Amino acid sequence: MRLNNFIDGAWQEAGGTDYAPVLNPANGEELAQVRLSTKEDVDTAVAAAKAAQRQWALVPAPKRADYLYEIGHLMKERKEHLSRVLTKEMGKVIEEARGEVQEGIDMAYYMAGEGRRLFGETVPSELQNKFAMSVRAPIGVVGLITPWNFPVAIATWKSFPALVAGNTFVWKPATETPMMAYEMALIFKEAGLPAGVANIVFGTGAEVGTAMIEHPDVRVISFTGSTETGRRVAELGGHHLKKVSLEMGGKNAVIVMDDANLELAVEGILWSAFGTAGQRCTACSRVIVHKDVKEDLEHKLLASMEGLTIGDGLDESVKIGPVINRQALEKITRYIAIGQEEGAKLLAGGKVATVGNLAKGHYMEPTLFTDVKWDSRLAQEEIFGPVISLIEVEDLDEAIEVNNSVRYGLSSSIFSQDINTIFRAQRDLDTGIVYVNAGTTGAEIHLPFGGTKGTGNGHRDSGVAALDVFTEWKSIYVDFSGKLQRAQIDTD
Ligand code: UN1
Repeated sequence: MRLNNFIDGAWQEAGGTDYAPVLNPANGEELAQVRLSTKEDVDTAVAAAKAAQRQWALVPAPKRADYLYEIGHLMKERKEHLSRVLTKEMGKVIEEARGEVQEGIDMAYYMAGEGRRLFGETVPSELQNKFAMSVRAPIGVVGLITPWNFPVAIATWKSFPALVAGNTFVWKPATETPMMAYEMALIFKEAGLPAGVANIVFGTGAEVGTAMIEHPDVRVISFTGSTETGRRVAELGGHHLKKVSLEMGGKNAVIVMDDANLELAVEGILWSAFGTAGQRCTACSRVIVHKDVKEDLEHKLLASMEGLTIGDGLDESVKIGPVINRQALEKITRYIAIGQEEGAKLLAGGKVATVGNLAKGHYMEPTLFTDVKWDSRLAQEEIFGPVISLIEVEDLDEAIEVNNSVRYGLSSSIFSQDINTIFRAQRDLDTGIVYVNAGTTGAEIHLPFGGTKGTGNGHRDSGVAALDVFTEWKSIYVDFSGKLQRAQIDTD
């Protein structure tokens, strides 16, 4: 199967000569090939998006929303099919794939509802016979750059608010996961979106991403991916005075206090650390534990980890699927070596899993380190794999300090039964998302998603906040006095 770009409502062969294979990380099987696009392909897509945008912006927002309802409906109808493609393409276990597709469906219906809101303000004017209001105006053509770890959900967080607000888009999905984008193109087409409103260009960040950012007609870039690439997107976007929304790395922690329900904490930790094989920006990578319950927690974590089966995510009984590719395995393995060199104690896992059929894929054993120093590389750098580092602390103050010591600020969590502890923590944890008595993953689409410090640049995906990325505020003053009235000067 060869995947072509989706431009101006039709399939168009990319201009590049290279193909990238799409490999199932569970077994190495080639699922498809994608032809890599060139700058010229981006130009064609942006031209189509630009030509369609004026008309699209004139479609009343509730009517634009009708397309989203239809897209959500089609996603719902195809939920099982989409979930299976997702598992094959990027490896997450099928139950989580279903959850991710559901997240996209939720986003479709939620943003469709925005078609009847898109609230602005009306405010009293300081002058008589004058009306003042603000409206959200579409920006134009927007560029979306999405990662492989949530190939559907994150694409919907960006594309659906963009559409309902009256923008058209060019979307570059990750080269590892073009099949999900292809499935979405089929859905866009079937939902009857006018040609040019949604465009998909397959290719590398270096070629396609750069061309999108540099293109004078692309006004917004919304990016989710690594901090390293995000920095380049921001630099280039800054040079071209683009509005750039960045969602990048995380080094998220679960805090376990001495009064926590430890059984619940263990469940929350394992789910958020090993779900998607630890390849979520929201994954729990550190456990900050009160000294009085440290040993108990270690034992309970170890006991529960024994029940975790590794394997192909299509098998319903499997809990931990493969990581995305060989480079990911190598990176995780490197961090395990770093942890050991730094003196952390490896309690479980730490090896590439190669038993039987696992050798054909890219599997990592779920790994638990303890006695990790809060300022070691193991505790500070994003690993993006199934690795937990336990850090012991004396009290809540130290727990919060350790939580906030990393350069990232996406999500955090605290397990405690004490209302005072909980409220202090939710105030002082310097992250965009805080969970109480739950792990670090599981954001719902109707609240803002994003983080502080090195995780982002102040923008948010999903929720109403996403509309801020894809709209400009326009303030409108209507003077119906029939005379010149000067604000700040005339008094009656
Ligand atoms: C990501 O990790 O890149 O909160 C997105 C969660 C999911 C989204 C994660 N709803 O874990």
